[in-house]
Amino acid sequence: MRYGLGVVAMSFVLASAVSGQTPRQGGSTCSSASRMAFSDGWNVCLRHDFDTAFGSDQRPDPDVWVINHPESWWFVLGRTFFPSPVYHPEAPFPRVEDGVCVIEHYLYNSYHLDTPKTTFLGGEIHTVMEFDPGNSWRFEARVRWEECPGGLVTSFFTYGYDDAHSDSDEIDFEFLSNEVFEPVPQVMTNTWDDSDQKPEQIPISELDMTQWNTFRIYWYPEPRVVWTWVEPGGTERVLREETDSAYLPDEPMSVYFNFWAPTSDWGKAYDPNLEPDQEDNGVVWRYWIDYVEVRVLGADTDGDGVADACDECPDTPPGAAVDARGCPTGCCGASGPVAPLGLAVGLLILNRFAGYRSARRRR
Ligand SMILES: [Ca+2]
Ligand SMILES: [Ca+2]
Ligand SMILES: [Ca+2]
Repeated sequence: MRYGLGVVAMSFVLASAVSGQTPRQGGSTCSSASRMAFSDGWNVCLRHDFDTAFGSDQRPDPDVWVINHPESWWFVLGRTFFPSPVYHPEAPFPRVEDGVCVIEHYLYNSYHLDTPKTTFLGGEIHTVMEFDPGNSWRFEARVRWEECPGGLVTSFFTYGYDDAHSDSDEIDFEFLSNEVFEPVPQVMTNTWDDSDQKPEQIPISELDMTQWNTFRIYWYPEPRVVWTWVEPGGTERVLREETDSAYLPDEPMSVYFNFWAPTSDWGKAYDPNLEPDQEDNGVVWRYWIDYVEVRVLGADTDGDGVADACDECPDTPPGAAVDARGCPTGCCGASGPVAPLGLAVGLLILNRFAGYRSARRRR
């Protein structure tokens, strides 16, 4: 029971998780006003460029992102400790720098009190928004990873937890330092339904993860999932297509990014030579996210750049600046009236805080 105290505290905090649903102030930007609807029918539900940092520790917009999992005290994924923004406010959390979100992974975890230390210190972000399985979604991210030793994993994935059945759905890009920095890089694609998975490694000989790369996940209701990579020249390459419904998600999911070190349970990703530092030598590696974009196949009837499926103000006057929810902001000289929240219809974004996974089963 190395973490017995933490488990007790986590139970208490979960019981009061409703406090996490308090509407947050600010964070809306005017940038969405200039968004153009796509003629191919994929309209924007969420576009976030990490252009603004919040607070003294430069956190990502709290209106859009959850850092680690504030409803619990802390969490350990594999061998990596994710500190709690509530109980470890001075920890190095994912932060925004120069228009990019930085997630770090430290060899030394000062919060691990036992000796020898067996955990690292990492981080995770996920969207407040959840995306419903009834639509066709396109999740896109531009990411980059500092070359680092074996045994580490970064990711871009969707994840949803089913409270009623205590299992999870997930669609993954996972980048394993064991494989992605090899002469013929491979990326891990995976899809989960009710905690059953169907992983597949995809070689991409031209991939250089130390440079910016754009990946996309398409999640269709048929069901069908497609993973793609945008080549440096701009051509989109299909890496994998999966139609086996036994492994395709059917729960609402959010978009996640994290940086962690698996245990030996996941042999492909594990490296026994990677060990936690017992004293702080300042060793850290970084994973960067330039932007995240979520599009849905469907109309944008009021033409404000936010698809109907995500537009909480469906009758925005032409030309009005809108926030990320498609509602007039009044900030950039907009003249349109602010639509009352009661007008929100067809709301597919539940904005609820699902119970955080107690464990993620791994291969
Ligand atoms: Ca950016
Ligand atoms: Ca709209
Ligand atoms: Ca609108």
